[in-house]
Amino acid sequence: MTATPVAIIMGSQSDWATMRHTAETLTALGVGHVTRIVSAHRTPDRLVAFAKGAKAAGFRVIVAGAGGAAHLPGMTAAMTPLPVLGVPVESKALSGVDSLYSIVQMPPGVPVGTLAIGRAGAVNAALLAAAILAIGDDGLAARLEDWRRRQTESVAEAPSEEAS
Ligand code: RP5
Repeated sequence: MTATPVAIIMGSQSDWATMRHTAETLTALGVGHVTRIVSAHRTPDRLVAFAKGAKAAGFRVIVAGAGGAAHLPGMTAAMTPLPVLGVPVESKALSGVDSLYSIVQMPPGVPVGTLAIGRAGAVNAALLAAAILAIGDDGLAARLEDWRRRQTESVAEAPSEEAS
């Protein structure tokens, strides 16, 4: 497999606070990735170059995070055969509901796998990207299984005063 199978793209520097959770989760799973700012609105030529070249560049999955009028995941999906996972970033004005609706409501024919708003979606996008890659990578499949096992083991049997 290529050294960096996942590309994490985001519409703005301000999205990094959310999208860093995708990067951190992929790092924890030993999945190589690159991070890029690609704005559908402010850098449209960069978007076209990235999306059209992503497969040839060796990427296997793209995670795209954006907020507000979040066209980045859909426009990227329109220009690549690679699976695109969309993360709605929590916006100031509408708390990310705008981002969610923008990303999730793709017309039939151009899918974007849409995750939850904010950190939960960013973490789960990494886990889903890893699960897709693990189909052809037994080592990664084992690391994912281990990650799940450790998560299960970390859940206490009963709530405690100290932990809350
Ligand atoms: C979107 O606009 C970005 O994805 C970001 O979530 C939002 C706000 O961008 P900034 O004004 O913070 O750069 O394109």
